[in-house]
Amino acid sequence: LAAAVGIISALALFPATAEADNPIVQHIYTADPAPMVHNGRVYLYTGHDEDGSTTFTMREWRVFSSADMVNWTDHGVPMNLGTFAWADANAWAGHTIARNGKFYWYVPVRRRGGGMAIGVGVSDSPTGPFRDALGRPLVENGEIDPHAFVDDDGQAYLYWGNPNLWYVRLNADMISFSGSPTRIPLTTAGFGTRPGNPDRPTLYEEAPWVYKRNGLYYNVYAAQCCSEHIAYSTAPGPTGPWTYRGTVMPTQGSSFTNHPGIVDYKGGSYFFYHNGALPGGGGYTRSVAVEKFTYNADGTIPRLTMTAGPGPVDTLDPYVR
Ligand code: FUB
Repeated sequence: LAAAVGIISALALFPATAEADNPIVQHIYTADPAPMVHNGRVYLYTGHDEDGSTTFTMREWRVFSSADMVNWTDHGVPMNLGTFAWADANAWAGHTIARNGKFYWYVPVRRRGGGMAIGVGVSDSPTGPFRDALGRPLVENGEIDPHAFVDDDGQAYLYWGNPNLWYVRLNADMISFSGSPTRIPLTTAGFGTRPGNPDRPTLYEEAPWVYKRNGLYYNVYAAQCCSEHIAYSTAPGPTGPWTYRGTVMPTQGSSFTNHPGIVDYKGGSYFFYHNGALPGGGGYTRSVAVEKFTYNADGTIPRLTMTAGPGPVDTLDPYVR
């Protein structure tokens, strides 16, 4: 009933599609959620897995928003591969941040004739349209999954990487940087121990999500491909040193990737992720979902379980790839 009420009230208020319960978006496959709170609303930036995909077939990004975490409005496709004339494939996991009265959307894409690079879309509105801020990559080292963070002192950072974890200090314009990209040491103390892979000894895989809470810096990331689970580390500063803190969300369901995004909104904390929970869903046909949670008193993140609608995602097909 709650879901039905949500859909009805949303349709009354908005012309576009809206849904409640998990998965958040049920009319298309979506992946790589990146939530952003702005002016009392949650904006959810995602990728789009095309129907019937048997590999990552992703050509555009989507935006949804909500004022209550139940009714979601579909704002369509404010940015796609065509936004970046220098890119030709792989509209993968991005992150959007508000600054300077603008919205910056950092995304990994494949450069024409080259490897993966990170571009920046910019818009005057959280729902776009976004244009290419630079006309070229901001960073290009073959690695993916950018995430921007602005510290209390105004210094902005961009984190990204798979198989490495990188950061660079962004300038105040958010589309240039100072110094060179720096590789964060992937120590087992910092990022846990991956069993059985001497080439890749720590759990860190991809998708860093960095934020600060009560003076402590959190880095929540996809761990130990494949299947991935979500793990996290904390640090006294934005560049470390990082200490491994454990699992946030265990492997569950039929997607071999997962991807974290965390925001606080209207007094609650919300963990966004993706899985293969829609009909026809799987590793290349994913769906974004969300769990409300409460931090433990000592600031640690509780272990979270995927839910589908009102129930747990424990009846999904096991991981097959
Ligand atoms: O969606 C394509 C890739 O899969 C993303 O960049 C990774 O984070 C993983 O979710």
